Amino acid sequence: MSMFRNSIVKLVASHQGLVSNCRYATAASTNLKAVLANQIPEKQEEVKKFRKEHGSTKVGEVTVDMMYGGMRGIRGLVTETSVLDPNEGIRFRGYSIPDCQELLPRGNGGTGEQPLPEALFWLLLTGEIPTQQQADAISKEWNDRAAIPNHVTTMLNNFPSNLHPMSQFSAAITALNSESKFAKAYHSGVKKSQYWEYAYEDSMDMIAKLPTVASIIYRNLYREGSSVGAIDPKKDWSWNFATMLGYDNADFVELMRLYLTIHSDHEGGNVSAHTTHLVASALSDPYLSFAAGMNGLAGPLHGLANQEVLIWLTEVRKKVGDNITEDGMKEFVWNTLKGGQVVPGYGHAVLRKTDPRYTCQREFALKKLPDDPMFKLVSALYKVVPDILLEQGKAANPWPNVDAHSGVLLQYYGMTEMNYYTVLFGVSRALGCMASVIWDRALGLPIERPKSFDTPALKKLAAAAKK
Ligand code: AMX
Repeated sequence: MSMFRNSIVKLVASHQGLVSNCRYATAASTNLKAVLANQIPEKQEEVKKFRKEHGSTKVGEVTVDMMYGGMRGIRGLVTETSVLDPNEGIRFRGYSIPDCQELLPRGNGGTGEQPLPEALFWLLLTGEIPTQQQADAISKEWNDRAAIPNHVTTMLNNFPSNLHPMSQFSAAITALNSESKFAKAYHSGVKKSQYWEYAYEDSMDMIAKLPTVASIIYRNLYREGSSVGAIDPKKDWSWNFATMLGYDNADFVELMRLYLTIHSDHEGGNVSAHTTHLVASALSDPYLSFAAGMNGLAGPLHGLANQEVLIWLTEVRKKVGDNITEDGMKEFVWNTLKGGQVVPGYGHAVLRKTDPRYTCQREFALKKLPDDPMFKLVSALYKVVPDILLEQGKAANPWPNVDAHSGVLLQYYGMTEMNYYTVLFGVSRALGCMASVIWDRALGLPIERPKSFDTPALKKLAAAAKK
C-alpha cells in the first residue's frame, strides 16, 4: 500500500513538474546507518577533491562592519543539510517546504496530510527522499530508543515549577549524556574515522528520547505531574509526542508533524545550529552540544520569540478586542516600537520575504481554524505590521517569520501554555542540528576557532588596508 502511495506521489510530482530532479532513495535498505555508511566515503572523496582544486579560492570578504555586526553575511560555515535563500526561504537538501509537503511519506493515524519528521530527518542526512518503509523504519527505531534513564526523570520531577521549561529541557539533555556512546568510545580511543558512527548513535538515541523528556516537563508544569504513559510502538514520533503531552486529536497530530518538520533546520549560522556545531567541534558529545544549542534557542531574539509573540498577541487582543480595527492595531504596533521593543515574529537576519514556514502554518490555519479570533488577529496584523516596520525604516526585513504563527495554532488546540512553546521548537531543531553534527564528524571537521581582534588591532588593520 505504502509502496503504491510512494509511486503515486512520484508520478503526481513529476507530472505537475513540482520538483525537478527529485532524488528518491537509491538504496532499498531501511537501515539509515548502513545507507549513510555507503554515502560517506564518496562524499569524503568529493570534498577532498574539491578542496584540493579550490582550497585557496576566495568566496567572500570581511568588512569591519560585518565584524561588529554579528558576522552577518560572512561566509564562514559549511552546512550540508539546508540552505536559506533570502527571498525564497529554506530548502532542505534542495527541497522547499511545499516540495517536502508533497513528496515526503506520511504517518499512520492522524489525517495523513502532513509529512513525517522522520522522513525529513532521512532527507537531511542522506539528501534523498525516503520511501514509506524507510520513514517507518525510523519511527520504529526511535520508539525502540525512547526510554530515558531514571536519574533524568528524577531530576525533572525535582525541578521547581518556576524553572523555565527551556532551562529544564536543556538541563535534562545535558544529564542524558550519561548515556553517550560517543563519549565512551572517545575515552576508549576510537579512531577519528569512526567518530561519525557514535555521533549517529547518540543522535538517534537523543532524538528518540526528546519527546518523553519534553512531555514530562509539560505534565509536571501544567498537568499536575500526571504520567506521560508508554510509547505506542506502532505509531510515529509525532503521534507519540502528541499523545504523551495529552492531546488526543488527529488534527493536533498533523500539526505536530508539520511543526516538527518545519522548525528542524535553517542552515548553519542561526544561534541554535551554530552553537551546536561549535560545541560539537570540541568533540563534546552530541548531548552536550545540543544542550548548548538549546540555551541559545531560549533567547528572545531566537526561539523564545514564539512565546513572546503569543504574549504580545494576547495584549493586542486585550487592547483592540475582537472587533479588530486597523487604526487600533496600528496604534498598538507603533506603541510597541516607541516603547523601544521589537515586534515579535517579524524580521529575520537572513530572510527578506515572508517566511515560507509562516505561509504553510497560515495555510494549515485557513483550512482548520479559519474563524479562530487569534488567527484572524494574526492575519489582520500581517496586513499592517510590514508597512509600519518599513515606515520606521530600521528592520531590514519587515515580513513575518516562523514564530509569528506557531503559537496561534497551538493555543487553538488547547496548548495555551506559551512558556512551553520553545521546547517544541527545540525538539524539532534536534533533527537539523544532529544531522549536521553527524556530517561534521563524517567529514572530519576540526575544532572551530575563528580569529578575533580588539578595536586597536582592527584599527591598525583598517589603516594598513587603506595604504
Ligand atoms: N521589530 C522592531 N524592530 C526590529 C524588528 C522588529 N521585528 N526586526 C529588526 N528590528 C530592528 C533591530 O532591532 C535593529 O534595530 P537597532 O539598529 O536599533 O538595533 C534594526 O531593526 C536592524 O535589525 P535587522 O538587521 O533587520 O535585524 P537583525 O538581523 O539584527 O535581527 C531579528 C534579526 C530576528 C533578531 C530581529 O528581526 C528581531 O528582533 N525580530 C523580532 C524577534 C523575532 O521574531 N525573532 C525570531 C526570529 C526567528 C527565529 O530565530 N526563531
